[in-house]
Amino acid sequence: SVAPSMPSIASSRREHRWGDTNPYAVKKKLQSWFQLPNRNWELGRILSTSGAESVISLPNDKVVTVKTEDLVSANPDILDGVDDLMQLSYLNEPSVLYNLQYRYNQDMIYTKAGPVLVAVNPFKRVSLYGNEYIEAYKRKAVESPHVYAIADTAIREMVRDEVNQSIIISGESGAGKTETAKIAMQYLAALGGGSGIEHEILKTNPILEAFGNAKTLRNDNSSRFTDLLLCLFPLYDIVLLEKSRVVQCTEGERSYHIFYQLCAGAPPALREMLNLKSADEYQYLKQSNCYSISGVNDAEEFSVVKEALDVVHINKEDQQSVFAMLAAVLWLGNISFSVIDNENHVEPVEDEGLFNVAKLIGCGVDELKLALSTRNMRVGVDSIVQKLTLSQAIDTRDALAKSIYACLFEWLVEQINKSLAVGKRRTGRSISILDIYGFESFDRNSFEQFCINYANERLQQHFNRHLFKLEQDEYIQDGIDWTKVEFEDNQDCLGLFEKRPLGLLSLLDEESTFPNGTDLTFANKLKQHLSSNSCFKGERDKSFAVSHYAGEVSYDTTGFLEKNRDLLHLDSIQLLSSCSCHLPQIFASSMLNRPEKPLVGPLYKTGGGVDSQKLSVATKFKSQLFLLMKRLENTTPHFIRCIKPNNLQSPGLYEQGLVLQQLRCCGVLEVVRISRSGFPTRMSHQKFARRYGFLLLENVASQDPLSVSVAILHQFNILPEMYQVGYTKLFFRTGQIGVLEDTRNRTLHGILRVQSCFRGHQA
Ligand code: AOV
Ligand code: MG
Repeated sequence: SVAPSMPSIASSRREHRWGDTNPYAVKKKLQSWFQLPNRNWELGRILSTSGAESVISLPNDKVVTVKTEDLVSANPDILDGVDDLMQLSYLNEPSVLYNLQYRYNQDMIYTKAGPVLVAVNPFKRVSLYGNEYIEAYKRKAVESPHVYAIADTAIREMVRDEVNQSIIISGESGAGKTETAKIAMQYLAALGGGSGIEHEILKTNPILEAFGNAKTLRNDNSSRFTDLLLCLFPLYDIVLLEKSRVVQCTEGERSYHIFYQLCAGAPPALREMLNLKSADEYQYLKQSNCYSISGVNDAEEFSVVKEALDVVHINKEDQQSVFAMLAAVLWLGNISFSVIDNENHVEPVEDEGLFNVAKLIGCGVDELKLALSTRNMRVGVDSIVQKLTLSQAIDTRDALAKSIYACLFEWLVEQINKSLAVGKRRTGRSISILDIYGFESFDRNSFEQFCINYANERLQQHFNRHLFKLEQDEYIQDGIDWTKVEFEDNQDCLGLFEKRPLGLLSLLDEESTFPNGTDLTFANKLKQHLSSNSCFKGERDKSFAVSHYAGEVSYDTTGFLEKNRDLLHLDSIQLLSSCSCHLPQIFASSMLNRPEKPLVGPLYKTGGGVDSQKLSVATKFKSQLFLLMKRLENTTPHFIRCIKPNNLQSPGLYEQGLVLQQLRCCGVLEVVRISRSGFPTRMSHQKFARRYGFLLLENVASQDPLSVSVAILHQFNILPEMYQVGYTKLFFRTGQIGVLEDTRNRTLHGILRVQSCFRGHQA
């Protein structure tokens, strides 16, 4: 049974009662929801009803007359705070909201919605984790919904069905995906007995967080890369890093954590070696006017990261080079330019910025100056040197900073994967945990949001397909009774992105290849070709809007082409490959010697006359996304939906409207509706007969699987409305298979005990 120290996950919910101030107190008397003008739901007591109108009293004793049809049924008290929304008698939005809030107020942040786990972000430490809980879930001593329970199911199904599993975590930015992924890893690590690969993966986590996360307006620790963790099969798959953050970030946000950690935590010797200053002396960090995160000590975090680098066997020398590259990036941002002729051509100013960069990356000051102020162009067989204007020079400088950082990140991921793979079997089944950056909608949305939201749109389709389409298709294919349930399909929006030649991605690539293409010509082309698509809306100037499954987002195309082209000029590449810094291997492995593999999509030629051929960022992103989805398709998915109860990242605040919007856009109600009316458990006749046949009292060895199956159903008195027999499979309502499994396990245990007794006697 449950240890007494863990009352908050005990499934009994009766102890807690609301005080008198509780807006729902009236519920005992009458059961109807009414929506206030501010769109929040309140419980009202119906005083009288006459035809179309009802008189209700609200908790504040106000009496109002409302349309009867506007009232929504509330559930009886006995159902307050049920574990699984499927248990609600009335399944409607206010009841679901209320149920989640009721639990949330008692720190029960997890609730099942049929097969999906809903996790409401507590924004504070809740005592639901740790060894005691892990043990309890392992022994199945607790049944409350939990990430641990999901991880446990994944392990069991992996073993039972011999199929790879995935835990797919989704939700808006700041909803708690990354935390949830770590909690799932914790469980897998604990089951690995402390020596497993999962433990090592957890230990490497600080590195990826330091280099791949940043403070955004939505989340103090926002992941800026997609991350597919494959446990039991050690590999981080990292799809795309938000590079632009290195050189540019919005007021109130931060660049990657590691920069601030380095500035705050580097010991004196390292400081001196890198000529390190404090964060507010670097332009790249200065521009957003935000240096610290409340409750976070960057200096301490720096030691944590260093320890993690030790764990993955990055030696001290390489660590120092990593820090040197980071310092080089910071110093690059401080390089300024001065005009040298009357054609506005510029040259870098010879100051400490320039000298430090040259020293840190190990090249001559003159070489660096040249690379930042000129461009080698090939015209036919001739090569000519073009001088750069101020904006071109700044772009070149920033491109260099971005690619140094991106290479560093890739190199680190490679080292982590290598260290995880050492001496490990790479066979066997795996459980993948996907933590993708959440849907984002800011006041101003750029290329990064465009990619992130597109990825989320794909993920949403995966979710829909599994929970709705495949579910229903399977019923229909197997010929069982089934009344169709409608669900939101996001195919139109995906089409808007992916259609060729007239989709957002194709048009972006096309415009990126035109030397004269600008963000404005791109925006105009979109408006010209896509206005008939119902998910697209042209907006003023360079903007357009997309109706995503999670809401409408307005994108500003400023910088789209530049970010999509992601040019790094040959001169910079040559500079990096010739420099004597300790990590040319970084650059070597990441970009120089590796020709871009022609994946899908058009080959893309840069506009500036440099004949380097490479894929656009959007195309690369899309094909990596497809690979990811393909991998997920071959797994049994387990879904966790993270919900953010308020935008202030503050505990105890539950904003109904915000929660409702997230519940709607991830289709929680539909999932519950389907699961309730559906048959979530299924097994082929053969498997069922094999698994439970030996429990039959009569001998059935000669019979076909279907007959054996039916005999089992009869013997165990499974009620006819609790199952359906399909052409190839048996379908069960929730919970039915549990009885059979229990009997099977008890019987098997009995047999084993008898056998071992018997052996004991013989010995
Ligand atoms: P995200 O991964 O969904 O956003 P995080 O996992 O980083 O969001 O969560 C944001 C913050 O919420 C964390 O830093 C914690 O303070 C808090 N939090 C989340 N889950 C829990 C929990 N179970 N217990 C306590 N605190 C929690 V983004 O990466 O921005 O999409 O790109
Ligand atoms: Mg995250």
